Amino acid sequence: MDSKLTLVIGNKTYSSWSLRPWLLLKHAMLDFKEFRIPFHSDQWKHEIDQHSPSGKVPVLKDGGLRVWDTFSICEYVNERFMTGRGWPKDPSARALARSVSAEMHSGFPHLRQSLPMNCRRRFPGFPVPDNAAIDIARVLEIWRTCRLAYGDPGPWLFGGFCIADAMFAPVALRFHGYDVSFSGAEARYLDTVLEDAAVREWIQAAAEETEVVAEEEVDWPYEAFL
Ligand SMILES: N[C@@H](CCC(=O)N[C@@H](CS)C(=O)NCC(=O)O)C(=O)O
Repeated sequence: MDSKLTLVIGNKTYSSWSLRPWLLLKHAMLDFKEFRIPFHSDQWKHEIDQHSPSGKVPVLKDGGLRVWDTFSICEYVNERFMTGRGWPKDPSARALARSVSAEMHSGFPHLRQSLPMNCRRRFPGFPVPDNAAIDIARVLEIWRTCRLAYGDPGPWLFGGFCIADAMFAPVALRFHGYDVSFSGAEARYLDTVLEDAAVREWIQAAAEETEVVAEEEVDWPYEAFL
């Protein structure tokens, strides 16, 4: 039977917000279609308003229903298809998972601006600006706190994969891409993300994209992402 679910996304190379609900849908093993609209394309110009009330991606279509904005898509998927398994079961862990996910959704502007997600290119020796370094230190503190308090058993922030991991996956890809180095529990968590089959599927699809969006690229020598 055809899936009723369609996730409208941007370029896999650049669209960090698209990656988050896509990853959750994959980990929930839900059958869904993708509809990709490349940024700055004629297709985007002519079609985005038909798909997205906010004019942004991602948007999840479930039959006639449209759900937009990453956090609300994740909450919808969790409630409608995962019977709550999208968040940790333990109430304290769940509260922390929601807090760090909300912090990710609303924060880290310097990290986002200076290290835009790029799943095709890796920038060895990239000079991270001081304000982005402060954001990075806070992300690492979050990862360490979650892993040490709630990480066992399992390799994800709260043991098993949850929405918080979907929220931080693009950040992990940025750390890999922009050569941000660190060690310990945080580094092991980065490996978990990079080795995840769904993440690798996304990166592989990004490698096959041909569009180069100048606004999303940084000016620094690069090599292949993986
Ligand atoms: N708060 C939104 C942000 C969505 C967003 O900024 N999406 C970007 C792509 S990653 C976008 O659609 N950019 C195109 C534009 O702003 O015109 C969410 O969480 O989904």
